[in-house]
Amino acid sequence: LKQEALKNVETLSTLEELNAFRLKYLGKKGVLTSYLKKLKDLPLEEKKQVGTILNELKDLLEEILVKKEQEILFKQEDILPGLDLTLPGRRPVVGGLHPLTQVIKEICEVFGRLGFDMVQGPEVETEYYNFTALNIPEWHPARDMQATFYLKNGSILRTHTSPIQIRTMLERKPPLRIIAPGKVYRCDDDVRHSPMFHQIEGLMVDKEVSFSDLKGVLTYFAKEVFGEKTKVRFRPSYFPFTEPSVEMDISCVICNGKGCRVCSGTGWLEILGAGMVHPEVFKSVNYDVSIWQGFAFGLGIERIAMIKYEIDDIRLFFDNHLYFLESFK
Ligand code: FA5
Repeated sequence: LKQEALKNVETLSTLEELNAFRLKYLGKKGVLTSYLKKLKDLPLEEKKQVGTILNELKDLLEEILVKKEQEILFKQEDILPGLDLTLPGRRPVVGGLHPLTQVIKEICEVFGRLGFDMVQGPEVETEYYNFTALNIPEWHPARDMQATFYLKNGSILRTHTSPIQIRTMLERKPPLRIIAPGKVYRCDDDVRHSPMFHQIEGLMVDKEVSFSDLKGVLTYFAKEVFGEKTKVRFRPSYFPFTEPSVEMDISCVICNGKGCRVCSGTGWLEILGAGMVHPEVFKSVNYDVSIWQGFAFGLGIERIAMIKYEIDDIRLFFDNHLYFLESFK
């Protein structure tokens, strides 16, 4: 069989002949395949010996066929003048991650190293989770701070990622540490505001969580993402769901070939809101306020990506121009 096959393979001169040969010996119903199938009927010792011989022949034929195929193709060059089979292939265009996805990934990795789990929540929310459970009752003027999109069925598009705090605390028992990235929606539209944008929510609840922990964790995050030399400052602020509340600014200096300059009039840029979880919020999820304490924060991703990549129009993130997206590969 071996001699016959090796003799026949030499005579092959076209791709059709080559395929017919492959089918005859190696195809499903091929000679070699049928011998291999019969192996199981042989006694063990013979099965080993014959099996080895047959498999070696199979490998040998496959190897010869690949070489033969190349030979035939090269010869066809004469038939197809100008066909240069040595030319390298065309590379497929490979995409890259969107700059916002890159920033979200980087931030979640930093918090992941601090033991924060990533969780998600729905974009279509109820007013209860988005406002009421976060200590923003219906009459509260804070509801106007976040211009809301209402849906016909009475639901809303979430205006921030903070409802994920409520959903997670109802699902899990404390202590917990979570980070929750996602899309949020507000009736805003200009170069710094978009009707859809991204936030990352963070929440840590434990028995002894203090304001120093909040400062420590957020300072670590800023240095990891913006560089070791970055300074941070905390300013008093107001959110109904945290008390006390702060906003965190980072120092920012942009350097290029011509020198360095501060990125805003003051050299500070606000990047997030944060604070200690308000007791009313713990009450709405039935956490015992005499045992549990926590801090929460929410940051705007576009704002951070704009600083990091020096982009001054937020709409560039959503226009999907290839020249813009390709510069982040
Ligand atoms: C909040 O949304 C709070 N939920 C943050 C928070 C969470 C505070 C937990 C305390 C504890 P604020 O409305 O300030 O806060 O929005 C947070 C960030 O979202 C802002 O700093 C800003 O960077 C970004 N942001 C707000 N509106 C827009 C918009 N229309 N387009 C792009 N980014 C926006």
